[in-house]
Amino acid sequence: MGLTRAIGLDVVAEMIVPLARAVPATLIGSGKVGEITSAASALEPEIIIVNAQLSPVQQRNLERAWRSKVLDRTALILEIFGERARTREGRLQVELAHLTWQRSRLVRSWTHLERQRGGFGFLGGPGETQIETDRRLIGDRLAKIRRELEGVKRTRGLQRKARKRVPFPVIALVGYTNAGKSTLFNALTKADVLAKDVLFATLDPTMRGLRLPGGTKAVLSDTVGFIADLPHELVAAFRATLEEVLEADIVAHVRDAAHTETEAQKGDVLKVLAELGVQPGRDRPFVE
Ligand SMILES: Nc1nc2c(ncn2[C@@H]2O[C@H](COP(=O)(O)OP(=O)(O)OP(=O)(O)O)[C@@H](O)[C@H]2O)c(=O)[nH]1
Ligand SMILES: [Mg+2]
Repeated sequence: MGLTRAIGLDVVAEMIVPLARAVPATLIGSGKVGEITSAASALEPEIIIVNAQLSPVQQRNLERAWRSKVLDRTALILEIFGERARTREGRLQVELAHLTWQRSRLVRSWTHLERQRGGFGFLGGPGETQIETDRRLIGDRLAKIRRELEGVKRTRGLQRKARKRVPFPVIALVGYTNAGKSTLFNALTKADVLAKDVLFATLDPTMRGLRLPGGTKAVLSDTVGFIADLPHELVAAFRATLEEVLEADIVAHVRDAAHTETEAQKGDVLKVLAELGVQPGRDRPFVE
């Protein structure tokens, strides 16, 4: 729900589907698929969102059954990221995530076709099948994006080095999306970054100086929030942004203690941090 609101969609109906066992062809059982087909023909939604990971085959089958565009959780998060990214770096990272994800789906959904059509490729080089062409095009674009991101990273590294010369400690705010990171950031630095009751309001990192009560100067960084079930390739794509976190002297975990899922959110945040190679409390001070 939060994710759909985050992209400005009106939810006309929602349904919870118990999933005892995943059905390979459609994920959910045929009874539920049918129920949603009738609901969809009455409501004619522009889009149906399944809050889970769908394989390319499942997505295609559901789209056929429901006669509607179907998005899964990852696709929806990618849409939100695409809408939010403002800086060049942000946009590059979103494209990197999107293409990596697309490529992984190409491989899985098309291997059988590839075999059937093998040898008839005339769109690419000699003997190249459509899938190989697609994969090659995506691969070329990915390589280009990675190079551009390298450039951005180098600039950022230089900035970081410049900061190190004036050795202010860097404090990175991390936390689940919508926990209140930007609100705290604004309150502490008198900045005016967007703080809003939507998921992923912040996508691009921001840094500001602040003076600690003892008079010491420090740098505070605000960054993209974390979320449960974020596929690996998405986390990897945001590595450059999250580098500020990797380099921070202190990591501050902002939690929405009133949220019903607050403990689960904490677990998700720690998991993403671990994936990034940050060991809160062990490799640097960690405040919650
Ligand atoms: N009640 C209450 N609401 C808060 C508090 N801190 C932030 N909020 C509200 O929570 C919502 C999300 O705040 P943000 O600061 O945008 O959260 P964020 O962690 O930066 O979220 P993303 O950038 O979207 O990941 C906003 O509507 C804030 O007004 C707080 O201490 N108490
Ligand atoms: Mg924010």
